[in-house]
Amino acid sequence: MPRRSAWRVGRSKLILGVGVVIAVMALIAAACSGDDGGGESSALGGSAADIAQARGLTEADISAALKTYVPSGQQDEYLIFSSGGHAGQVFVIGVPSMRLLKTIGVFTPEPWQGWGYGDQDTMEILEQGRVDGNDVLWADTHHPALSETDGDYDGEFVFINDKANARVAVIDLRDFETKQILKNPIAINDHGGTFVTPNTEWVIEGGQYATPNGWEYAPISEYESEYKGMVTFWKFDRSAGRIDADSSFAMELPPYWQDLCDAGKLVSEGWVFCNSFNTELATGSGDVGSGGEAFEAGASARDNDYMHVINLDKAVGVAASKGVDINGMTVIPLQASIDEGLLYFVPEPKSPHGVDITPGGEYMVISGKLDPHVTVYSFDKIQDAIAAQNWQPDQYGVPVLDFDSVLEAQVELGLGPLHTQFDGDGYAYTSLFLNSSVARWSLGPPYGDEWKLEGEIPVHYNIGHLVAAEGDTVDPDGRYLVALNKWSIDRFFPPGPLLPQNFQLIDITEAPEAAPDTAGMQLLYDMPIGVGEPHYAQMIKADKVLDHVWEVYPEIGWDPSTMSVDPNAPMAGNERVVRNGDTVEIWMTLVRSHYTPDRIEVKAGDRVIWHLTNIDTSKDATHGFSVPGYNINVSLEPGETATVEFDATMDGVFPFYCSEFCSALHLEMAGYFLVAPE
Ligand code: RUQ
Ligand code: CUA
Repeated sequence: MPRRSAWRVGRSKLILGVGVVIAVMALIAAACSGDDGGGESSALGGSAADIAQARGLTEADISAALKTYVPSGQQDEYLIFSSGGHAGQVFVIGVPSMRLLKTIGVFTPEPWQGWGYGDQDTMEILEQGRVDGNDVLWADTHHPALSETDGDYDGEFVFINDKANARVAVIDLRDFETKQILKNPIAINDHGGTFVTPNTEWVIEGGQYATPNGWEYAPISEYESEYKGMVTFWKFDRSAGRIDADSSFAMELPPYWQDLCDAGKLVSEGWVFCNSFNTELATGSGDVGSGGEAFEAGASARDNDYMHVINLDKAVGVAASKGVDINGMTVIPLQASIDEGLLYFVPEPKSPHGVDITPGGEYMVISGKLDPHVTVYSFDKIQDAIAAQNWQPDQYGVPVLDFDSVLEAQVELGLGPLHTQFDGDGYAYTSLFLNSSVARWSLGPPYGDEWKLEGEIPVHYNIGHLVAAEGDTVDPDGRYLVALNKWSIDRFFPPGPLLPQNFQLIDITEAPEAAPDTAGMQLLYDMPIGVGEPHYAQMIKADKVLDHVWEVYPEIGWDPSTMSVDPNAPMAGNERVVRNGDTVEIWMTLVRSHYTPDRIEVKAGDRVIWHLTNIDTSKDATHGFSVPGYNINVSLEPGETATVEFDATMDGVFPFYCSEFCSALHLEMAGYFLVAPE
């Protein structure tokens, strides 16, 4: 794929048309020479040059502004699907404008979308995420994965994991709504998810802090024998738009703390690679004063941990023949994985974190948090070492391949390397947490001539993940990179001691020589994130999602949970209220600007089943349905139907109203819910 120069010329033109370039140069010349062009010098008035001068904008500021500004009414070229961190949600952000387009309710109730506030379908999806019957209404979302076809994002689905509780969710990009949440029945926390195989047959969820299966109690003194690591492969049924839990399976792993994973692609398709740490089997410092070693030291003592190399294609068959049932999940026992040749280890330096597969699938790039290098392994060499049985068993009997025999290259980048992304020009980008920078480095053959560091650009500050346009696919776009920084320190107004995280947009269009100080990269924009701590994000061409997305539901009476018309949906003309014993069932329609019917009277203690359909079909004609005191707020998007069920436990008068400003008579879109005392 050595196509550097051809791509670059094409791309520069895309970002800055020739006419724009000339205009900008004139502008910059005027700004920098102090020539105000005869206009008034004011931050808010005068010519563009005047404004630039009055605001003290540098040439770099002006070029950054021109590259990020998306004129009113125009749309962004890319979308970022970002984890919402502790918010338990997924953020949708436009690139290059960095405008927030939506927060998709996933694991946490989200009132604007009526997610978890009375709409039965949303309540049921949130209930799927219960842990042993307990509601868990927050999540630590980490890694979104866009669905892929032939290794390329197809814009149809997004998956996301909850590290805190070992859950996985499915979001359909036709309506940007969460359709399913799965609680992993064998693990209580995860990290190496979600990642998808090149045709999205499997959604990968790797474990993290080992526990006994099903997080049952076992004393920590039995750590080596009773605690287990795991990786779960969730089978995705694309036509159903759901994960099929019954066809999914897991592999039992040693109680090393599995970390991030990635799926092989092209030459390595059918294989999966996961990192681990705490191969020391540290169990913490124990009782205060006992002199034991804290996890921080105990779990980072060895020079090497193990990359897990997993033959997924083969594991599918072994799961069927040798899998055992644990809490309803089919699990391949560790010994079966060893006997069948499903699992190999590769030593990886110093507390590894990210594992990222090159676009062609040839190499696995590992970052050791405490090693200044990235370590690159060759898939071919791994296969050769497996064939030659060039291994030593670890303490659980898993074959550990010889490090030197599978190593392709090591490149010294700087301190604290974490995650790597790729462009289409043969460069890789690695986040350096301790350096607070992004390193740009060249890949060796077949991408370029030599494995070598090109340079770095500072980011602000303490970067975790980074995302490049289509950067996890077989065909990355380059162009834009976003640094997902953990700390912002002095970048923004300090809204109290809890500071926002900071997304920084970086232009990676130019060659390293164009700006040697930053290896050709230019910082364009800071976007503070004041909700949760995002970890990872993926960036897709907006057109691909536009091909699938609905702006109104296809038919009136649409049920988003079944993605079909609900035969029981209220329709214009059949609105009614039916009492059946202590149950009152209501069929109500919503249209600008009224509810039909708009007065409902029940008795205290009645069961209320309230069906609603928004019969408006114009774009964006969303109506709300909020009932005070009862914690009810439903969002009914054009065509949508929903059902709310509750017991009328409180008597009184409850004016319900439309919580979306939908028309000039929106305030009049209201009704009375009267609950007579018994
Ligand atoms: S992880 S940076 Cu899930 Cu690296 Cu957070
Ligand atoms: Cu409908 Cu406001």
